[in-house]
Amino acid sequence: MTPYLISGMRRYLAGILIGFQLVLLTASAQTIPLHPVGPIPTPQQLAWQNLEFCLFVHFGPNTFTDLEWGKGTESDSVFNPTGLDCRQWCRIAQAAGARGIIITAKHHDGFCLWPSEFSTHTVRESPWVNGKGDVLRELSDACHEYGLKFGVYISPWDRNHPAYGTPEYNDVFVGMMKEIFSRYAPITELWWDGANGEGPNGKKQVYDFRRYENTIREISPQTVIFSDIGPDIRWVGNEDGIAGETNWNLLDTAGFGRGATAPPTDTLNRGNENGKYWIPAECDVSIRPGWFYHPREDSAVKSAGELMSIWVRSVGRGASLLLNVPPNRQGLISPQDSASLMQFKHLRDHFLGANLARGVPVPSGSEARTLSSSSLLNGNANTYWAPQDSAGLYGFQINLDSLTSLNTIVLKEYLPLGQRIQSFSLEFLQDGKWTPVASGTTVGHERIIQFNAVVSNKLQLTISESKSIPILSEIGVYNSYPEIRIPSNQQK
Ligand code: FUL
Repeated sequence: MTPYLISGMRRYLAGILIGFQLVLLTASAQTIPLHPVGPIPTPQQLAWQNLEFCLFVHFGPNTFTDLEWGKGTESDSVFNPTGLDCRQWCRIAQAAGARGIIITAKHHDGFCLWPSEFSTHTVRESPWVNGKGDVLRELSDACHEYGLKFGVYISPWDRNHPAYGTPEYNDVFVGMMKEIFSRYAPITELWWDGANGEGPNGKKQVYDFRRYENTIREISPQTVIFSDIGPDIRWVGNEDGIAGETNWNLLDTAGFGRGATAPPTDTLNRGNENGKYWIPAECDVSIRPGWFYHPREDSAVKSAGELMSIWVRSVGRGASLLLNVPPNRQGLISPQDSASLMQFKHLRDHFLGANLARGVPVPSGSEARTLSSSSLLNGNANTYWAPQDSAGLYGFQINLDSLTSLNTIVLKEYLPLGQRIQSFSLEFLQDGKWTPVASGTTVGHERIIQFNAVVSNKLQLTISESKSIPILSEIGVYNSYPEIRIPSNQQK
């Protein structure tokens, strides 16, 4: 791999200039210090982005009543899993390569999966283990045992609580959060759902989100908070698990709220290029058509191939994937879901194959002075390469051992100093000519770029626009499973 650096030159001069790269590098005497560009992530946000993939668990009265949105009037007696085993969930999550589990501690029906002092509609009132059970206790303990992060979804919308629709409900909601955070810590992610489906005659709650947020910051500063507009993680604007091909980790939130007042879904999907806050996207999607378990959907579990296609368009576009796997009425993940998850893991482990650029000698004479381009191949996203110039086009030639079939490239941007890359293109050398093969916009945490297979022994990546000096941490060139390729008509 040969990095080259072209300062202030037009794209068409790139080929001519490659021969002079060493001269140009020698001529640029100043080492440019790397400063943050725009908003940057907090350590908690970075740690969260590195998780990449967690499971979502929708579980509660709806599991037993076959509903998606419980009315809040369901009898406590409906909640009665016959063989609940949160360790089974964790075993499966771990084997699937998920790094954490987020559970619906309270969905819109208001039923609490823990014995809350602030409600009389909880596991305590249910027949499950004679009212002595506590799903949050079991799951938080199991996550701890299996080395998984633990997160909670707590629906602000509550169709059961008698105080809902009055200022007192804000005290109830804060009280519930304090209870959960004091009993089941550490909690990595808190999920606030924006949904509120009451009609014009329904109760209207004025949520005190500022107070909710302050409460969490005070009692659990390491927790990242998800909602339509963050403050830490944003909704991706759809429930299909798909981030925008352009995906900025930045968002402008001024004038927007949650639910009906959220930014347009397209904005949530792509972020704002010059947004004021660092609020990366999380892609939530269910492995089944519904969020809760329904026996009729046992035959509609997404295949490993479908999950892989979601992966390429979520994690492969710099977002995170939150995949819902709803336990059944026994309180177990069903065999269909588990089988699909295991195949999904197998595909992820094998679809890229070996990095064909790895092991190729990197000529040291053309490396940027302080930051080695060999960092790009060391498999460590904490080390990076950056050119030592502040303007122009930046690129690499990627040499392969011999003529090889290729169809995928993976890029990773080093994010602690901000998201920078605005566009890039890829060419391959064929019969002595550079031929375009793919182009794209943002890179972010990880970008998987798939293209029709080419046979070549040399690629050229050009970062054509960047807010400042681009900083890349990893690059990979692959001949991936062709069946995992996203057809171009689905590439949106
Ligand atoms: C939505 C909810 O209304 C669904 O029931 C589900 O919880 C999904 C993740 O978010 O807004």
